[in-house]
Amino acid sequence: MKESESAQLQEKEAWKRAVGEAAAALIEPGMVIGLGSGSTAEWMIRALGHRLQQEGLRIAGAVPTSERTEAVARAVGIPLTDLDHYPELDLDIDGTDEIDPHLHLIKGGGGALLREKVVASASRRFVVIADVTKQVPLLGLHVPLPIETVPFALTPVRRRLEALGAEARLRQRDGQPFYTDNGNLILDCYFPDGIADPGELENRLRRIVGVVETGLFLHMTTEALIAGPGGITHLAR
Ligand code: ABF
Repeated sequence: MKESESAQLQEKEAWKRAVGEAAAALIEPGMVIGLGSGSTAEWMIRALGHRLQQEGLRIAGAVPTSERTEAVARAVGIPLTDLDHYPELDLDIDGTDEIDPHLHLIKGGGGALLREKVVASASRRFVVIADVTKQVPLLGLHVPLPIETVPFALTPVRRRLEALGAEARLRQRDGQPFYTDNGNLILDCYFPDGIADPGELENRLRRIVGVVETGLFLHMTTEALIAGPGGITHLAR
């Protein structure tokens, strides 16, 4: 790797860490929180673990959005709970793949979109953490939109997605189909001109039988913390 590329990666990691730590500082005693997935969310989870150990902060519990997040949270001593005990959460903090000026998101690059969306929708406050490279004027130009699909319905769902103008590719890992934590498959949908009307697309996708969930998170974000060269910017809806 060239020296400049390695410096860029380091800078990006520093942004992720800074925004993860800033988000962990929002957590107050007694809260029930949602723990997002991905590398940015993991910085927040580690920073929360540190606060529990060093400051003696006590939270009521945390609901993880993936098996990976659950393992990381356990390792740093975060008390875990679930939505049966706490159907309504105070605060959910999660990363994203893209965020547009309306604070609409594409999520699911890590494959945890269903649980992430359930937890975000169960939370009174949903704080998205990202670095500036995730900010886009139009969703879907640079990353595909993940669609979690029941395996039994894969081929008919794929055909319907293609009829909506998407190129739908079955997500693979190590040469094998990738299964989500919920036992479903993911079709990554490429829209050559981006997603001009995310609301309309979401409505159409949700009408396809066999689609479990989409990676479009619309009207859900209450705040975003974006890290970049000038520090952290706070955006609110
Ligand atoms: C989760 O992790 C996902 O919804 C999104 O796909 C991804 C972002 O990961 P990272 O913070 O590593 O870029 O939040």
